[in-house]
Amino acid sequence: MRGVLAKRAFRVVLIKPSHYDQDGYVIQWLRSTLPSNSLASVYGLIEECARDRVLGPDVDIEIDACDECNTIVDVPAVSKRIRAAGGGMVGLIGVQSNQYPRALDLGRQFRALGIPVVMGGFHVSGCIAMLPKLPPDLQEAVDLGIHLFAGEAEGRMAEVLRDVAAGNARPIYNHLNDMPEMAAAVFPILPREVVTRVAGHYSSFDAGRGCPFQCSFCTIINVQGRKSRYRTADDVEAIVRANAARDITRFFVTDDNFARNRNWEPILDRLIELREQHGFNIKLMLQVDTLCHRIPGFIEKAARAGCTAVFIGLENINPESLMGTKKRQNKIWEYRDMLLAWRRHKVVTYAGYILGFPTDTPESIARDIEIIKKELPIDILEFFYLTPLPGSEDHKKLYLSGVPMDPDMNKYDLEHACTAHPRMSKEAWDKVYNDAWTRYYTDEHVERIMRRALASGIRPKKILDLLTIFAGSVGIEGVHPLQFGFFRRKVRTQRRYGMPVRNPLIFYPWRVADLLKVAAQWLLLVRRYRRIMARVTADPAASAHCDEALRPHVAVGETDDFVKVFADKIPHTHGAPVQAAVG
Ligand code: B12
Ligand code: SF4
Repeated sequence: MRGVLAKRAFRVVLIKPSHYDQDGYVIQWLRSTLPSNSLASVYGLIEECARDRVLGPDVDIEIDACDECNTIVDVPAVSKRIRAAGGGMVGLIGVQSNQYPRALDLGRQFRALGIPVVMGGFHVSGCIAMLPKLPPDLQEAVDLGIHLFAGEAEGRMAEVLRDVAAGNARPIYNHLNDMPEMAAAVFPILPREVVTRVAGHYSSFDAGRGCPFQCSFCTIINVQGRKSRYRTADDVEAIVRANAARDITRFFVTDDNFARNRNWEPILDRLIELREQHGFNIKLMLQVDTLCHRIPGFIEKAARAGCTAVFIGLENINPESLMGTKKRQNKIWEYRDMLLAWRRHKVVTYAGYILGFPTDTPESIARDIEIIKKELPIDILEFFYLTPLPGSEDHKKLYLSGVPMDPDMNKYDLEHACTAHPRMSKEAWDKVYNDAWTRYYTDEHVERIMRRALASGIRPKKILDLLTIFAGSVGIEGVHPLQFGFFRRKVRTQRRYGMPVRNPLIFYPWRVADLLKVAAQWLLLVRRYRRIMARVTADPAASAHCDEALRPHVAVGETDDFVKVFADKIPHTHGAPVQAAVG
């Protein structure tokens, strides 16, 4: 028809790659447990490009998105859809170092079928930000014709799409020196059918980026910077409303440290208004630091805004270890007050604990975990290996001084020893990691956590489910709880590049035996924990439970027993109170 342009399509398929288990199968589930904010961020940016018709008025940009942790990627079928649309590209989204080998394998397959591929995320950004030259694994991607994107893509996506559509995309886009403002930036969003593949239908957004601290194991500050860049309260309201229109009101706020978001208060005030005056049933999971309780009104407002769980970067209780990694902001003598402050608002606390600081030994770690169990009211403790993540100062130092590090990026998931430890052999470190989980999640301590939860008014079912997942994930599924999901899937043909695809007669019987074993182990664990919870809830004294960890400090200068254990280390810690040192 005269005057009307013939429509064309450009299909963008966004894939957030997972990573491989020790047998070379992709770690994926029927339902995953945590949403991918990188996927939501890039989806929002492509949607903006589609709205703005950046490829011309006659080109419809069509978008598919999936998180490989909960969706099986069929490479030939995706390629067919892109070709059927008349053109398009695959975006490999938010690729972390541990996901890089899987992302490269996907990229290799798409490239073999002639599909353009662009890859972004922390591995690309971290390596380019910190290393003097492109490492061999990134060079391999470039050699395959995969386009790399370093830095943040707000305001830069249209250029990438136009270049790919014109067939002249650059090998590397580097925007690391030019970080976009976040106020009024396009926000993360995903279609409902992508969000509902996450158990509990959690979506996500980052209310800010950047962190003022300088932990040497951290990559974030070298990629997103140390200046707080943040969304406005209006932006956050728009995010909540857009998701609520899709019947989604639970959010993982992915700021690494929401307490250091300079705009935390207007944002929380707006969320409180949405909850209390407009009836939005908002639920939030936040990540915070160990000093957040010092910020007047922060915890109270977070709870009123719907915060039901917080991830706290506790990292360690030995001041010497914390100093060694420049985590000077962690004051161990304030840990209990901080944890109790969250409990008063019925917020579940998760704390990350890093194993393998230079001064750690198997004995010191065992001692520290016992101290935590007795003296700190943490609900969920999760363990990680100290890992030189590409993009961190630790990695850069080892790289430049030629210290050997494991070349297999798949292992940079904080669940493997990737370089030598000064005081522990690799075997000893591995044993320490596995023992840490069993040492913390004993039946006796699980019962204590349940009693503490009941006494603090935390829902029994919630704590029971969390304890079951965190106690069983490593031992039964062999994966960290952060990667956990419900019902593990293993696709016979999707094995790591270079590993043989098993014969169906070998694969399927092995898989059935594997499934039965895992199901039986879960059944036993669930029954055991349910019995413990039944015993606790039946106890009339349970709600009045009090132990050392729940006892608030009352006297001026009073300190925990464990602080005394480290008294000789504390004077070297910035800001330490004098009483702690002599106590
Ligand atoms: C939320 C989060 C998670 C979530 C969700 C994952 C996700 N990516 O959304 C969960 C809980 C699942 C998770 C888990 C893990 N995470 Co995590 N996580 C984060 C966190 C806090 C925020 C991610 C985010 O949303 N960032 C904001 C987005 C917008 O940034 P982005 O991903 O870089 O994306 C931008 C650009 O890179 C670019 N881009 C990205 N992809 C693409 C693709 C294309 C085509 C283009 C053009 C552009 C582009 O555009 C985006 C918008 O600007 C980051 C820290 C951080 N500040 O980013 C750590 C981080 C990414 N995680 C990290 C790690 C190590 C892990 C774990 C291995 C262990 C752990 N303790 O956390 C696990 C394992 C995960 C797994 N194997 O599945 C590291 C990765 C470092 C590295 N070198 O690999 C980080 C950097 C934190 C750290 N400790 O240093 N994580
Ligand atoms: S507090 Fe967290 S985000 Fe900030 S530098 Fe330390 S590890 Fe990184």
